Amino acid sequence: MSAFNAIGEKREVQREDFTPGIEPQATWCPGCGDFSVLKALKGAMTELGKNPDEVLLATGIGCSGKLNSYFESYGFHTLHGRSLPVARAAKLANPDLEVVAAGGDGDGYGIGGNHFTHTARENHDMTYIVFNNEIFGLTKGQTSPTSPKGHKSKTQPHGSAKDPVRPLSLSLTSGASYVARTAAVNPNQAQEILVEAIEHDGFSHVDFLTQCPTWNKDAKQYVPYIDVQENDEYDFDITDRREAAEMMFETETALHEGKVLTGRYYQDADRPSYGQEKRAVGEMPEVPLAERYHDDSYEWERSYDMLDPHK
Ligand SMILES: Cc1ncc(C[n+]2csc(CCOP(=O)(O)OP(=O)(O)O)c2C)c(N)n1
Ligand code: SF4
Ligand SMILES: [Mg+2]
Repeated sequence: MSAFNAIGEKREVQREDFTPGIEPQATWCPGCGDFSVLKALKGAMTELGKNPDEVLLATGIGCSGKLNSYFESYGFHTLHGRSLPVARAAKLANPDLEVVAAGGDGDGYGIGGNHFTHTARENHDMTYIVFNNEIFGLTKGQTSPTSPKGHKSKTQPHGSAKDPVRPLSLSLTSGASYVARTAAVNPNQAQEILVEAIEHDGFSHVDFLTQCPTWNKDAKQYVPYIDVQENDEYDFDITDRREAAEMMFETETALHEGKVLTGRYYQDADRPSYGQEKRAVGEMPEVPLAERYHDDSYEWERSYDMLDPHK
């Protein structure tokens, strides 16, 4: 089965279909929020009836980047901060592919920040999940772009002197057409948001708060969380850019005061994606680029088929 003949092929899928044939032992620490992203992504893909063969997951480097190893689909474990350019290229070459990119806060808002703002600006049709644990997890707890001001770490022993990045606001001003925040402690909302994000045509950005109990004791568990759509205190229109911007600002400020707000913040369902814009001006090839290089006789192999689990 290749991505080409899988696309559009309707198939009954179960959650287990998104678990690799050999399930590698997850190396995330006990209590890590990353487990929730995996669970929500599998749940969302199952709910949408996606065939694993029509999905591409591109990840960055970090604890978050390991998502690829535990999720069954086409996958590309890229370089630090580089999941988005790879995801963009794949989507342009094979527009019917369901493309998801994922990585950490250091990966997406730091080293890959340029790719983040411009992928949002160009409204590439994909879902981007950022595991936001407010530190560099894999490399043992250094300060990241989302670490709160004053946060102490080995790299900032006297406390960070910098104001953190505001990921939701940055996403909106850059041009993302769907922006949401969810939290690992809120699995039902997380799955609902991922379903919406995947269904949305355009760049969907989900800032996913993932606690790191090993290196970020400050973040605790991101509880208690409040869903802004469920709470009467918050009343704003997610299709109104100005109202969304104000709600995002309040949410980002509240987080560092210990109040965890989550939910949908912005959606523009009418804005054409980059691919649609390019097609409209006649700059997309009639035959998708990837199809030109597709060899139907090629025998695809799963990397885990080459492994002996008992060794
Ligand atoms: C170009 C480059 N610079 C630095 C590193 C080292 N490095 C690996 S993961 C990482 C930070 C990961 O933090 P984050 O993106 O927040 O992911 P997390 O581990 O928290 O999920 C760094 C600095 C690298 N692999 N490549
Ligand atoms: S170091 Fe933190 S982010 Fe990485 S697996 Fe452990 S708990 Fe999760
Ligand atoms: Mg991180």
